[in-house]
Amino acid sequence: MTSVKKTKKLKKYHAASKQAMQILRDNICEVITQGKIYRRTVPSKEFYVHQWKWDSESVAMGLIHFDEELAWDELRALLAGQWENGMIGHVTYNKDETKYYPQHYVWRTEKFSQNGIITSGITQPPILGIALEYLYQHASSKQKAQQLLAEFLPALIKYHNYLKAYRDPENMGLLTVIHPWESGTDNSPRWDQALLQLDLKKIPPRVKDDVHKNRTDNTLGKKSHRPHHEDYYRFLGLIDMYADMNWDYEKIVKTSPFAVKDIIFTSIWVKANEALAMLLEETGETKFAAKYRSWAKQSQKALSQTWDPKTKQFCDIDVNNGHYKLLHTPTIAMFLPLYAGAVTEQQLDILLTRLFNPREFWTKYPVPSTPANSPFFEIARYWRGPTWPLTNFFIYEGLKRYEKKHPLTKRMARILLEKSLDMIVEKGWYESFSPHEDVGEEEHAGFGFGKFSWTAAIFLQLFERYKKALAEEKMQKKQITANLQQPKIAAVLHLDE
Ligand code: 2M8
Repeated sequence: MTSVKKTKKLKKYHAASKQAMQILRDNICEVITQGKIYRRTVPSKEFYVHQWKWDSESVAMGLIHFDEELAWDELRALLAGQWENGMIGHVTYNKDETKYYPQHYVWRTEKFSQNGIITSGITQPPILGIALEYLYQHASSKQKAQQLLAEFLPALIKYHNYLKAYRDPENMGLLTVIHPWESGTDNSPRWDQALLQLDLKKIPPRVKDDVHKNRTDNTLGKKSHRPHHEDYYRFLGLIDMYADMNWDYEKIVKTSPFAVKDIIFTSIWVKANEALAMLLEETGETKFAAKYRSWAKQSQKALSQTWDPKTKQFCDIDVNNGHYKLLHTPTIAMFLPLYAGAVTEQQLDILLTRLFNPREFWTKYPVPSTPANSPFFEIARYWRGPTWPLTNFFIYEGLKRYEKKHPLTKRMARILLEKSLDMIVEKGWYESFSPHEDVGEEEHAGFGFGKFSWTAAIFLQLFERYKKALAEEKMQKKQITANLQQPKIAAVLHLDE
């Protein structure tokens, strides 16, 4: 790219970053509970009017680039609803809002609420530690950041201890999710097979009636972008079953028809433990840090063992009923172990070949959530096809983690970075995106709800990395020019002698 083109692009991204900041500011909702004000960013006012855990953790990492106080407030509001046992709900509800389905009463979790804050009874991928480390690293005052760590670390430790105790009861290093919503990739084909174990006939008619009468996502949003009714029966059926078990996680994990070792959740868990250990070391708690480093190492090793040589990919594992069954449907999940540093050289070769195959994952706007040539691929239906900025962010970071191990990773990471930014700038601030070029047809644009906080926050993070990459490239160019000039100088000096 010529330097004129580069400058033009930088300007375009810069203008877009201003829009991203505005979206984040506009999506902040102040909620007063028991006399306390909480500032929470909602994913989109069009539908998602509460606080979502992994959205919020990503949002905090976007906010830190222009308003530090807001960034810490975001996590503060999230942690205010943490349960006594350490669980952090995937949704923190605003009781005054009724637009979103399911509403808070569906969960029957009032008795576990803290500070009067009602949350769901399931969690989401554990980005919290990664977000805390990011905020700490980007804080303008190290002294203040140290104080903030003292405030936030106990909650993070409590959350990690909850996950280890209840989601890895076998102590094998792989974490169990008990609901597709916990994975964050709700209706991904990776869960199709496991979900079949929940017999639709066994779901109480009142649960199905409730879905029929009250579901709003497919009326406020486009039906063709959203999961099917049958998915919702199962999503709500599981919630009803767990509420009947009084949210006893030991029992739920043992007996639920949906209990899966999730490789995305576990990969993020590895990074989050590395982050927690680093933060503990920063505060002088070296011995304590070792425990979380060992959890990260254990999970790294366990992830590498989820590799299936037949299908040549990492796999989730269905652990329902004590059986261990690899789930083979290829999805974007297979790349997350890169983020966790759990990939051998041979596996890396295979993964890169798949990732850079234009028929599978390397589309015009990579990386689709399901390979473009898969029979399960549906271009606009949520986690069954579209490209998502968050997963691109993880894959970008994963490729960077391996940049010294393979000549291709650095270049491809750089291309993915630019394609992700272009995709958002060209298609808009949507929830997810068509992996194909926008040729003016609806199915090639952005999908889901608009003015999406997650997209804005990831844009800001990727833009930071883009600026850093440009600066590095400039330095390298200078270095090369200097090296090239070296012999000439020598020659000149020689002549002078
Ligand atoms: C989507 O999930 C929620 C349920 O949690 C829904 O569809 O109602 C997913 O994309 C999830 O990953 C995300 O956190 C949430 C809010 O953006 O929406």
